[in-house]
Amino acid sequence: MLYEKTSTSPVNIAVIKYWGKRDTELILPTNSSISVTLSQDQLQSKTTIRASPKFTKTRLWLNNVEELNLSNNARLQNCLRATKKLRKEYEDQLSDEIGRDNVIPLSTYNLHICSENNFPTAAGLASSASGFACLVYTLSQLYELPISTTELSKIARQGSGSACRSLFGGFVNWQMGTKQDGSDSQALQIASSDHWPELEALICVVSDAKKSTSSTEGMQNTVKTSPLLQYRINNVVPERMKFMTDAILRKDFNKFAELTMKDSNQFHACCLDTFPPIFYLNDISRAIIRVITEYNNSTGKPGEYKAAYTFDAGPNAVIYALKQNIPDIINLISKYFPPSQNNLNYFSDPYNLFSN
Ligand code: 2P0
Repeated sequence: MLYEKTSTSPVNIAVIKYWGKRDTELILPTNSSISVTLSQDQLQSKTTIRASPKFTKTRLWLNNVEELNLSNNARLQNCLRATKKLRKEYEDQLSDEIGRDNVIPLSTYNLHICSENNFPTAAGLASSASGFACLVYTLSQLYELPISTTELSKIARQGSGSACRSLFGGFVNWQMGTKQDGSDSQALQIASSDHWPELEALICVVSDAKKSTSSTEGMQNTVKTSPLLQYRINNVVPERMKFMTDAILRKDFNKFAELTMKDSNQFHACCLDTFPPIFYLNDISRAIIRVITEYNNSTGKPGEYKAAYTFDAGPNAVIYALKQNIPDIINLISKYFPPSQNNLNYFSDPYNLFSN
C-alpha cells in the first residue's frame, strides 16, 4: 500500500524583519515579525510525500537531484518527529473509536519526500520559508492531523523560523512568545489576502547566486556582537509591530511603506553592525533604494509614498506598491536597470491567499 500527498506553499516577505534567535534548537526569535505572503504564481515550493510499509528508510530529494542526508539534519528530524507524534496520538484516538484494525498505522511507515522550488534556492528569496512550510503542511495532510494552522506553525517554525509565516496567506504576525518551551511562539493571520487586493509586490532578482552568509549563521553572529540589534529588539520592534498591524488593518499605504523601508534599513544596519560585518546588499540593491527614494520624493509631499523597498538576506529587492503605480515602477526599473546590462530580472506578483 502506498499513501501520497502533494501540496504547494508560497514565499513570504517580511515587512518587520526576524533576525536573531533566543533559542537556536527550538527556533525562538528575539523579536516578533510581520510578513506578507506572496501569490504562488511566481515563487512556490512543491512537496510530494509518499508513505509505505515497504520503504526501508525515510529519504528526501531536493529539486529533483540532490538527496539530503537526513541523519545530520536536526531541523528536518524535528519536523518529522513532531508530526509523527501527532499522527500516533491521532491513531490511538481513532483506535478507541473504530478499532485498531481499521486504522492505517502511517506513523510507523517510512517516507519518501520530494521537494522542489520553482525559483533559486538559498538566494535570499525565502526558499527555506516556503520549503519547510510545504513539508510540514503536506505531512499534516498525509497524516490527516486534526490541528489548527497556528498549531502547525509551531512545528514549521522548528524547520526554519520564517516558515511558520508561510502557512497563512495575506498578512501574518509571528509572535515571538515568552515561554521557554516555545508553546506560544506561533503565527497568526492579521488579515487575509482579500483584505487589501490593491497591494502588489514587484520582485527584482538582482542575483540568484547562493548567499555567502546563511541567515542561520549570520543572525547568531549579529546576536553575539551587535549592540544595535539589542536596541532594535528592546526599543524599536515592539512599537513597530503595533503600528504596522494598524497600518495593514487600515490599509494605510503611506504608513505601511514608511515602516517597511525603515525596518529593512535597520535590519541591514544590524548586519553592518555585526562583527565582522555581513553585507547582503550590493551596488544594484543600493541603486534601487535611491531610485525608489527619488520616485517617492517626486510626489513633493513629505510622508506620502508610492513604493516601498525591502531586502532580505540577499541583494534582491521586493518593492511593495499599490496596483496603479506598478506600471510606473516597472518603467523606472527597466529604464535604470536594463536587463541586458544588469542581468536584473523582475516580475510583478500580487500577494494572494495560500488556500489550506
Ligand atoms: C525574515 N529573514 O523575517 C528575515 C529577514 C531574512 C531577513 O527569516 O535560521 O531562513 O531558518 O530560522 O527563517 C531568514 O531566516 O532563518 C529570515 P532560520 P530563516 O524573513
